[in-house]
Amino acid sequence: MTELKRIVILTGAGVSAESGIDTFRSAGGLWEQHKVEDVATPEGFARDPDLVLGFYDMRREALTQVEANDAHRALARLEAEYSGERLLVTQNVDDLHERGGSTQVLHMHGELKSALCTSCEMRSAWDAPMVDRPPCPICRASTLRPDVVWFGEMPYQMERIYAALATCDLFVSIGTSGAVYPAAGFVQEARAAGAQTLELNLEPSEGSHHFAQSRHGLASELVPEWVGEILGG
Ligand code: BJW
Repeated sequence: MTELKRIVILTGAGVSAESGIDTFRSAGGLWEQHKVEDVATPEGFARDPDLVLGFYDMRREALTQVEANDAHRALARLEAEYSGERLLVTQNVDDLHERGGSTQVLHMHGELKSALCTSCEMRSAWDAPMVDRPPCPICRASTLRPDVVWFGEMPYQMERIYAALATCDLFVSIGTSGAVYPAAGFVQEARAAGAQTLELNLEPSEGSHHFAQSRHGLASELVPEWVGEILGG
């Protein structure tokens, strides 16, 4: 590989699968257990807030039962030891990158451990259930929702992500099916900027053909191996 100065990494549910967190689209995944339009759209939330708040309360609680895996830890090692610029963008709402040791993580689809107030629009760190309608810690209104990005909503920090994609030398996509935009389009943005592109996934993703290189297998094996290559020169 030529010398790399700027890397953008995108992760998805596959990076947390081996920690015991359900992916969305695999057999038995979250979208087989729940209708996406009921639990991951603003319209679903308006129709049945108890169902949606309960769904995210359950997933927040499940975080207490899991731990980061070797893929999360390898990406933290990259953050600590890589001398170039690196942006870690995750679609995941879990906190396993942070628990694996990463300190700079861009959660483009929000976070389970954050609440968004629909009255004052402020975001607050959040660890408790929401189904019993606790007040917003800032404005005291009982109008909290999970601070996650549902279909039809704008993901967080898109300008920063597109700016990094426009100047990166390497874009790496890890554990994501490439089924959800705008994240699924990042590979094409990076290619248009002349970057190398690499997919690390259990199986070819929907957008696999857009990547110059693909490696298929478990994230807990592929990611430490790739990080070793980058840090080893
Ligand atoms: C392993 C592994 C192991 C397993 N090791 N690998 C028509 C065309 C194009 C776009 C649209 C369209 N109609 C509507 C849209 C837009 C829409 C969209 O993309 N819809 C698609 C269904 C087509 N997108 C939106 O609405 C987004 N907003 C938007 O577009 O705003 C406008 C905009 C315009 C221009 C610029 C910017 C914005 C918002 C999308 C929000 C997605 N929200 C969710 C829920 C978040 C909260 C929650 O967690 O509940 O985000 S949906 C869900 O999917 C979640 C995930 O982050 C996201 C992606 O899933 P991911 O991570 O890829 O998981 P899986 O399960 O799909 O795949 C896992 C992969 O891992 C698999 O490939 C496995 O093989 C692999 N794997 N084990 C390695 N051990």
